[in-house]
Amino acid sequence: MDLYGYYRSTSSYRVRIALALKGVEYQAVPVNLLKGEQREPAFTRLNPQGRVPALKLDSGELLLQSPAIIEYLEEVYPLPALLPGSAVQRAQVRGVAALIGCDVHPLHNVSVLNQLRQLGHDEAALNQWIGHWIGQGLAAVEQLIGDSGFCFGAEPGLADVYLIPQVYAAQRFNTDLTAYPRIRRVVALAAAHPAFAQAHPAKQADAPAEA
Ligand SMILES: N[C@@H](CCC(=O)N[C@@H](CS)C(=O)NCC(=O)O)C(=O)O
Repeated sequence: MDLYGYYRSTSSYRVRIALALKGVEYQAVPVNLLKGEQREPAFTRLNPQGRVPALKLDSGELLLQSPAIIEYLEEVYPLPALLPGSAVQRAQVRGVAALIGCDVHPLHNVSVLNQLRQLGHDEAALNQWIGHWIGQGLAAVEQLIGDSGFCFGAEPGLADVYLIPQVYAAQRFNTDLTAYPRIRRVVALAAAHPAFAQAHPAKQADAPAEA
């Protein structure tokens, strides 16, 4: 399969982690968001929304939206499971994933920030905007995850798949993580985990040398 993505795209990074955790092989197809390749016809013919990630299956079908792609991977490659055994636990894990994927990440996406620039906001205002939403989101996640291991247990799961890329973005935008010891614990565990290491932006072929 082919994964259309960008090395530091938060939602592409989620899908890379899920693929790596499940040991699924794929080809990376870089789409350079800084150069605007997501808006070129070669890509919008695949995804009219002009966003990554997109996963092209070996059958030729194309999957869009990281939550849908990750759910597909969970269904087709059930082991190791990204979701726990009980319905209540699954809803709790999905809740943290949705908090990040629906309520934090969309507010600092490239096109949202460009729209704020067009409305006349300067870079200082944008940094304040980004810091506000990421800080509010991480503060909530800190209270929702467990006291040991990954977010919800000894093994990584869906919440970790969302959290680690969000923390990477937070660090790019200079968010201070001191107030989030549980999140810092999860980040340390992920840094030592081969699947998370393989999916890291700095390991991607389209990453610049200094990433
Ligand atoms: N909800 C989508 C979000 C996709 C998204 O916003 N991708 C960003 C990169 S993380 C993108 O392609 N941005 C390009 C743009 O806004 O022009 C998902 O989870 O896949």
